[in-house]
Amino acid sequence: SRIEAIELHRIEVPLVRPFETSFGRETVREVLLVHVRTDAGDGWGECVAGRDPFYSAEYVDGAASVIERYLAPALLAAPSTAPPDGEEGPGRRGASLPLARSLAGTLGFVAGHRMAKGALEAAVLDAELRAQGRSMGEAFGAVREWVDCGVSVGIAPTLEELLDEVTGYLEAGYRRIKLKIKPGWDVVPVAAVRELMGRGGLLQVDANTAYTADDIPLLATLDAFELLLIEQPFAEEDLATHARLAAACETPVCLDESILDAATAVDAIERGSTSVVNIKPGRMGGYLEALRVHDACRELDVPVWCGGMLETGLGRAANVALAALPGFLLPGDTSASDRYYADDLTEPFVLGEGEHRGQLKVPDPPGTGVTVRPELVRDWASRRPVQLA
Ligand code: OSB
Ligand code: MG
Repeated sequence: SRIEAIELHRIEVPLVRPFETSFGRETVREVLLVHVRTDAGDGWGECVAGRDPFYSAEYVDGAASVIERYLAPALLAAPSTAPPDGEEGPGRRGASLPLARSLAGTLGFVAGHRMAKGALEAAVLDAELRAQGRSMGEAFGAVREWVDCGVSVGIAPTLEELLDEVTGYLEAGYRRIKLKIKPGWDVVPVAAVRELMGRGGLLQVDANTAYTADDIPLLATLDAFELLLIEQPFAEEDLATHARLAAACETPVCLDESILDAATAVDAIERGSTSVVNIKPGRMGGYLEALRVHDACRELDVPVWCGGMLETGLGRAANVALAALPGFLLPGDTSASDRYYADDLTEPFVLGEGEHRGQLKVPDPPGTGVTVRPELVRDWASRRPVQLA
């Protein structure tokens, strides 16, 4: 099978409340959507790149440009792949996804740009699975029908507002709270939220690279709050300082930005820089690499959890399917649609009730299992669509 056409859509979706991190404040998410048409049907993918190159070197204009100039032309020129061989045994997961699996080779001539490549792969996976009538959960190897959800809470203007926001999420049923921290917004808000949640409530922090080695003693004082983990305190390239912190504190250190693929995950684990891994498929170039990271971590007995990038329902659907794999042992940043958006791009994700309080259901239908609402793609467009064929 082969890709016949690729369409890029740019939309702007307002967030229900500003999201502030150590690297900036967002009120709107600018999203690049990829719509691919193959000879077997079509599929949609969401790019996780942000408006600005602050979380990562990648950003949405750059992703759109590299797809338009390099990646899409290569895919459109690639030879047709052989049909699935139907042998999906253990260790051969993905054998029946020849088109999606061919992308890494076809796109390997472009260095980096994992978020752009990941968006293309997501769209191709959706198309290929829809054509086969299989869901992402089934193809990835999901072992549960519902996944535990946490929520990532931005830096707030005041402590009082932070506590109100966290209280709302706890009342909604979220099973874990993650606080964004930065120098000057760390020990005090963490202490206040620990007090609010009581001992045993699942709490973790994410610094998005805002600290330096000089802050190791300060970060070690967070041990007092029995956090699940501390996420990415230092620079993306700086595995050594993460290993020094891990040796100096009890709280597990978790890497996000530093984990680019399965090889960097294994390297970071072996160096003692991380003992928990945040898996974000978009950052790793796609779901197929994310599966390899999951498998490699599982082999090393390192728990993983599913991160998020404020995805719409489209990206969320695939993340929820991934989070149903056996190595995902901590609640993810896979929150319900209404934590982000008043109106979602797809049918909304809603937290379950009763025994499924604080969980999201893994979609069953083929592909992502959700439907992109075409009128919203049109109404929310911030640029003209780009047609590549
Ligand atoms: O570091 O995990 C992060 C959002 C955008 C960029 C980076 C991060 C985040 C989040 C939000 O923490 C996770 C989510 O709810 O999607
Ligand atoms: Mg993070």
